[in-house]
Amino acid sequence: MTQNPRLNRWIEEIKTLCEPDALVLCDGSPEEYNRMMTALTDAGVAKPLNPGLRPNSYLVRSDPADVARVESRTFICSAQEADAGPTNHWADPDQMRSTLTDLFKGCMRGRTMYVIPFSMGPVGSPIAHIGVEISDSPYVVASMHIMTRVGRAVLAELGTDGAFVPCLHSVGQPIPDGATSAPWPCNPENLYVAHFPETREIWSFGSGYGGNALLGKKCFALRIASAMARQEGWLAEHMLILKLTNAAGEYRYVAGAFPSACGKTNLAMLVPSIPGWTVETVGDDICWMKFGEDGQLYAINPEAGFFGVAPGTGMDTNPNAMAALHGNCIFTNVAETEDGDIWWEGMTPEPPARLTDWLGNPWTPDSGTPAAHPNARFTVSAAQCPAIADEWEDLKGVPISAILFGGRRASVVPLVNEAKDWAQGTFFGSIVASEKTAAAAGKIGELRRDPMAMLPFCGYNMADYWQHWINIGQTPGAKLPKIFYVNWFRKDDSGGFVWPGFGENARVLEWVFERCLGRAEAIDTPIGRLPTLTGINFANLDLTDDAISTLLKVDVGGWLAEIPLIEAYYESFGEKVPDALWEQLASLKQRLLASAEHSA
Ligand code: TSX
Ligand code: MN
Repeated sequence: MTQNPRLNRWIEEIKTLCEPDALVLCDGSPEEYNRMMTALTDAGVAKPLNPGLRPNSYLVRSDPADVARVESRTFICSAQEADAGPTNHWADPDQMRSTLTDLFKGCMRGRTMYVIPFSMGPVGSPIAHIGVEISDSPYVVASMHIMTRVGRAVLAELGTDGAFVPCLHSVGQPIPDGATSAPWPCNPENLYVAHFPETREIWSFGSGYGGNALLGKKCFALRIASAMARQEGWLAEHMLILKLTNAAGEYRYVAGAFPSACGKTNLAMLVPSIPGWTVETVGDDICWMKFGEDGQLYAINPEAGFFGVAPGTGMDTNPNAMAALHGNCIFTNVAETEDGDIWWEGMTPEPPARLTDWLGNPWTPDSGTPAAHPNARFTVSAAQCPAIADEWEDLKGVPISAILFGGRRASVVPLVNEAKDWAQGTFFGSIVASEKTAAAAGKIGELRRDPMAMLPFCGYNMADYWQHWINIGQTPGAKLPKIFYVNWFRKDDSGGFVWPGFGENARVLEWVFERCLGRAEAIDTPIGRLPTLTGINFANLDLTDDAISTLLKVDVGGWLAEIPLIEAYYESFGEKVPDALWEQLASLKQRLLASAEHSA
């Protein structure tokens, strides 16, 4: 069937196990895409949108029980439980294999089994890797066309003996003889998203949605790839990649990891407020970095599209995303307008008077329920983004000068803080946290740690992952990026955001850029290197002196209060936490205590 004997054996094995009615080897062509969308339309799950308003685009409504990733059913199946670590669900690989083999038996009866050869990263890039997804979902086939590179070129690159990650997926609902398929088949009672990092395999059963089913993204490009990267000395990260160019035409590449609800896609497509500066997008979600001959980390975006959260995306927050969505899109679980277009909360300042909601029910602004599901998604080719960087598909990747870590913090964490070296930067990444929005103004919300924004996506023990980061910093000859901790979400005593955010974040990026070129000043503080009061251009922002000092303050008391929380957090990982991180914590505490004493 293909030139690759290992792939052929696997296809035969899965065909025998799953008993599909038909088998299709996907070629990635536009005709194939159209066949999938026609099949989905005929099945009543996809609806073509008004071609005059949103050409070649579809609205898909999933089963209401299948709308998001399911972390409680996501497993890391390593031989040793300790290798999954306390933040992952672990299952014994043999046991999981046997459970899944039973579930997959005959699970594709009445359906077509699609074999989807895909490349994560530009085909032929030394930073890219190949996967093959077997799926019984035409929605998965169409989505993989947009989100990855699919087809013949991938098989050619794979050749006779190339390596690939087998990714097996079924919606888990065979069609009984003579019956027709449910519009959105799924099997939530028997859902499994299982990863085998030691043998580099993925098995997913029971869901057709997003990260559970498009196995190239979170499952491969983060969970399996993070385990590969550890073995092979590179980094697979939950990061955007952007190109920042100043008014003189100098440019640098920046990667950034942010937990959910921090506006990562918005930052990746930023429209800078500084005249003459531009931000161009290389990627909005995942970043693979390998060392080049020159010792720099070169990054690719392993994806070919954006699978973005729709609600909150509008002309005010992300005009580049809105422009990208002009056509050729799949929208899942958004609302539908009366003229056959789409809508979601935050798309326009005022909602339309009448809509059909994501469940297919009539909706008005008085309905009291969201019109779009909060996890509604757009699927669009990255090439359609007006801000996409010319070099986004460069085989050699782009050299990363700076890495940003950010969280949603109402207090304590300043607007920007530069690590003095890689180990301190790794420490910053390990303590990334977001506050659950506190009900009362000024009240400090409960902290939810999300180290490197990888909590649900690290395919092995998080503490081993931190050690891998420390080790990367000790690579001989490495010319490492500078690391920064940023926080757009600082609040004042009355509960309002101090920093305007969005396009004004360019002012912070400017400081980061100038630090990378050795041209901006910083002051050494107990918590890291901060801009001087005039180091960041705050002109024409109407920020009071109070606001500026809040943004750039070293909150010694706040940090001291956080030390025991970080200690307890590290302790929850046991013995594997790198000594280097304990040393970072101890020296931070020492500097804070010295500073408190000095000012007392
Ligand atoms: O995406 C955001 N970014 C990054 C933009 C490049 N959001 C949205 C977060 C939810 C996904 C932000 N929200 C940002 C931000 O920088 N900052 C804030 C907080 C904020 C919200 C509204 C205002 C200001 C700050 N409004 C006015 O000042 C009028
Ligand atoms: Mn993500």
